[in-house]
Amino acid sequence: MRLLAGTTGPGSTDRPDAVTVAGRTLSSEALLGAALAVAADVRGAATVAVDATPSLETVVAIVGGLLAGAAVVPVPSDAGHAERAHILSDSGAVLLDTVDVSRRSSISLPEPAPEDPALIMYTSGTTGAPKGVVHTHASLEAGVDAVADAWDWTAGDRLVHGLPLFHVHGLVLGVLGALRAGSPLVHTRKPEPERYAAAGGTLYFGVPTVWSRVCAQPAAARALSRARLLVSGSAALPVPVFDRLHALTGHAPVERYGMTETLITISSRADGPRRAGHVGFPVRGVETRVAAEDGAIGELWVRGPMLLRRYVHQTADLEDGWFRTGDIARKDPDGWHRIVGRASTDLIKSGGYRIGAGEVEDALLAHPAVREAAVIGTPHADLGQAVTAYVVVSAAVAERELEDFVARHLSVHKRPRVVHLVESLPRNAMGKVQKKRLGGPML
Ligand code: MCA
Ligand code: AMP
Repeated sequence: MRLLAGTTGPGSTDRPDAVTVAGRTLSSEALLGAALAVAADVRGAATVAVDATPSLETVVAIVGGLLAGAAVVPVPSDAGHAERAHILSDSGAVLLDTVDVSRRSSISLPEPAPEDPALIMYTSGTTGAPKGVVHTHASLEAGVDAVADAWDWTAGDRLVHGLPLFHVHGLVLGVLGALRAGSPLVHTRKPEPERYAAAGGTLYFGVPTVWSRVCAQPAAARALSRARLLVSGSAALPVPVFDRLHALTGHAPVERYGMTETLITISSRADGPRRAGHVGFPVRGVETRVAAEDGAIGELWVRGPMLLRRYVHQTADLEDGWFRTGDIARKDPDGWHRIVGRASTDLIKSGGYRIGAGEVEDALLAHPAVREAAVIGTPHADLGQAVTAYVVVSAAVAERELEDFVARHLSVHKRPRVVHLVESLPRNAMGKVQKKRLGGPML
């Protein structure tokens, strides 16, 4: 299939080490055979859900679903019951429950059409339950080709990362990108510094939290000096982390900016300069516009072939092809882009995960002891932002119980890291919670 051409396409050379996850390896031939066995099972299904644990099984299942021409829905491996039920019922997907990577098949299947749905990823808005973002074979191909161009990513690379296999970063770039480029992938199961150091890659992906943890282990960081390129994204890389990583590894990281809806649209280049605090230039095929009120800083709009085609139950609301990102940006006179913040404080970025304040509030309100809840992101040295909840309760309950309740209900990574039990929430005359008054001195 074209999307995976570098690894499974005709003319691609067999690589004995095409994919390694947590120490288990499949050659490209074995990956194709195992994925075709999955495809034979799910053939005819429009939408297939995969439990996206960090495993070889996940890679085989996703490739199998794609080969079968299905839209694949990766279910977060740490999803709790409500989030999981929502994703499965909203997408209407059939859940693929067992995958045996030792099976092989050689059935031949038709190539999916470019605009057939390929991947549906669920992502948070400011309120309500996550929405399914629909990408097609064509949008994914455009997305991974644009970053391959920016990063000079070829079959000669060896990609290393340990990011979750249910988001754009770890899955679209981190798996499909490698399979399309034909570069072997080493997934370390967790993005831990020692595992990155031991994996001996040429190309490394991480979210800022990962790079900050790498910097905290200088020996592991120094081992990365042998790499070709370190790439950071999913959240803002703090300037001190950029500088420290540069000093320890000799590499100024490439920063890039994207969204589940748009894939990667802005990046610095492997063959160009890097600038701390800046995310670079539009990648191939992308135009950007800063809808600036004061002429310099404003909402970032993007347009390009890698944008989502629609949401599961909704159109994508593009205006003449432009997607309004909700991020506030600045375009310097020399073309460098800088992400300054988000228009809404109700979207939180924690460890690179996008978390809606509204969904966490709804989850807290489902707890019998909770009467009112307001959730904000507060600055956090390791995670960028921490999910912080202010809760009014009607019966005694421990903070930890509320954190665990959200973890079980939504997902572990959406749980509040801090819970403040308060007497009341600050509200305006209309009764609306004034979140700007939270996070300051305690009520
Ligand atoms: C802790 N644990 C719990 C609980 N508390 N389990 C159940 N209930 C609880 N209350 C367990 C977890 O399951 C986990 O176990 C372990 O404790 C650690 O969890 P946690 O503290 O949450 O992990 P962390 O160390 O803080 O994670 C940091 C991280 C992670 C590894 C950097 O945040 C991460 O992987 N971030 C990447 C996010 C990402 O890929 N975003 C891309 C979005 P165990 O470890 O055993 O499982 S795509 C995107 O943004 C775009 C397009 C872009 O630009 O890329
Ligand atoms: P998600 O849909 O999970 O991919 O989250 C997308 C959001 O992550 C964007 O709207 C930005 O707010 C943020 N983001 C991604 N990459 C960067 C970056 N390099 N710098 C700052 N923010 C980023």
